[in-house]
Amino acid sequence: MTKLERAKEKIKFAHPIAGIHVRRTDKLGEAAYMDLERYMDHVESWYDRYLLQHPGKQVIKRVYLATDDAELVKSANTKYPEYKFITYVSDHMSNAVNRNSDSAITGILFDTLLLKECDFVVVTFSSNIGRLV
Ligand SMILES: Nc1nc2c(ncn2[C@@H]2O[C@H](COP(=O)(O)OP(=O)(O)OP(=O)(O)O)[C@@H](O)[C@H]2O)c(=O)[nH]1
Ligand SMILES: [Mg+2]
Repeated sequence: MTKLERAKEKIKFAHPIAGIHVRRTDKLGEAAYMDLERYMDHVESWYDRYLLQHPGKQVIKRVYLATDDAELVKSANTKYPEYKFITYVSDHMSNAVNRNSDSAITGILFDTLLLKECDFVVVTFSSNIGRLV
């Protein structure tokens, strides 16, 4: 089993799942700020359509949240209790100092690879990570 597969098991990555890439920290000086709501509006529409296409199905509304802002993870859970946010949490989020550490590099790598596996994604093209996904 690969490291990525083990991580997926641990965080309970499963389908259906929508993914969002919310870039904060240093990006705030480079590009327009996008509220979490802007992303979640698209996610809500996608799940509305998904539920129409799968009538009667019990669906856990999973959202893979990829971000460099640890605070956002907490506020997302509070603001959207009907969604199950899944994150590959690295302790080095939000901490530009540690961005070159092994665990930070793994964090950005896994976030990118897991966003790619989502059934639907919302990203901004103002981040290279979003563009890559
Ligand atoms: N864990 C995590 N970190 C992220 C994510 N997106 C961005 N980052 C962090 O932000 C850094 C972006 O690095 P940069 O050197 O600015 O790369 P860039 O190509 O300019 O990418 P952008 O700034 O996003 O356009 C990454 O190295 C990560 O530390 C994410 O989804 N998850
Ligand atoms: Mg950058």
